[in-house]
Amino acid sequence: MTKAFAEIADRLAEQAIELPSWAFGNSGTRFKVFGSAGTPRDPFEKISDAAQVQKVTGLSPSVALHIPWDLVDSYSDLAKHAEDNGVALGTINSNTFQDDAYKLGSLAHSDAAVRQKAIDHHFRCIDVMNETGSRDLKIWLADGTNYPGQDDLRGRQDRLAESLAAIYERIGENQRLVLEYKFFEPAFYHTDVPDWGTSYAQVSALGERAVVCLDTGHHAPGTNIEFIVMQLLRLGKLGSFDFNSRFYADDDLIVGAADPFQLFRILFEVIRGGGYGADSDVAFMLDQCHNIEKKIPGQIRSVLNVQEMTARALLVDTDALSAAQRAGDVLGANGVLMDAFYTDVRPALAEWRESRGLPGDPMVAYAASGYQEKIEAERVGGVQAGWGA
Ligand code: AOS
Ligand code: ZN
Ligand code: ZN
Repeated sequence: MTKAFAEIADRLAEQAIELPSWAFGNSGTRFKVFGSAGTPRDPFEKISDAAQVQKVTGLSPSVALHIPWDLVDSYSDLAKHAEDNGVALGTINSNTFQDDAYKLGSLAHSDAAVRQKAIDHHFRCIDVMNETGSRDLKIWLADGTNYPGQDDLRGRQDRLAESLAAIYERIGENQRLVLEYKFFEPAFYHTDVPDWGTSYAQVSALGERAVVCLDTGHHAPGTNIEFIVMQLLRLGKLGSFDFNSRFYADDDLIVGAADPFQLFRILFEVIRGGGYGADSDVAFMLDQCHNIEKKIPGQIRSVLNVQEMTARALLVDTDALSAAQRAGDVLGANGVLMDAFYTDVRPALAEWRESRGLPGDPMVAYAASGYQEKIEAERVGGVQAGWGA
């Protein structure tokens, strides 16, 4: 038993999933970055590509930037370009992991001069946010060590807290500092923000406008991610998601590709905890790399996967579920959840799209649009994600 699709149709219109600019550039592993025809040559072209995803799905009204990968002379020009293409600029991601100075860390580094360089970079990101009108400054740190004894774990945590406080002080009333965690890589012994608890402790010390980013690929295998989602929502500290999927570590594959059931469980807790829709501040974003598949269709597939699992999670008959839970009906309660998970929502979603002036099958619509052929013919010398423009 599930709710009827008609009951959830309006709620689906509230969905917005931000796309990462870097998903449109070439990316790869440490073994090889494969080039692909039609790859954007600058941030403007990345935005144009992202706009194609919005055009055929209506699900992705904004694009996240990474600084300095998306360095441009004028952010108001870039914002205007986005607007002209039917999208907006969103989250600003800082980057303190590619300069030689950051070999031993950035905001947690033992040298005050390196910490200041990293803090100044974040100030620059806040300047960009003020120009683009972005709400969120997202910080992911590569800080950590490779060998026990290499540095003082406690000292690093204290220095990190001080650096974050300096950045937090600079963000505006309507802006947020969002701290992402990741359990390992590039550091292999310890990472300074390895888990939700550390991120939560750090952002809680800063204040209300500091929240946690949960990247679905940043946990040890077997971690119950939906439990973390529940807890952060319960504590009022879930700021955003970086959605992707993984088979092994931080694979950054298409969300919902590896484990659709996990995505369903996560979205069920998001909805249960008030993290979905127009009334919620939780930002849905993708953080993915398309190493071998075409990038625009890869992003279209991704937002559709999120939409499909959101629809299934919304379909859960919550009255029947609570009744079964209260009655201690273990299998009955599980059955209610599974009924929704096993519902194929694709035909209903195709109709839903058509009723809103969108193509029933966005993948087919993009393929038929001629855009891919056009960029492949016109663009030569596209950039690698991370080295854009
Ligand atoms: C790194 O593993 C994180 O997921 C970050 O969100 C990072 O900034 C992003 O993947 C771009 O490289
Ligand atoms: Zn991420
Ligand atoms: Zn990651």
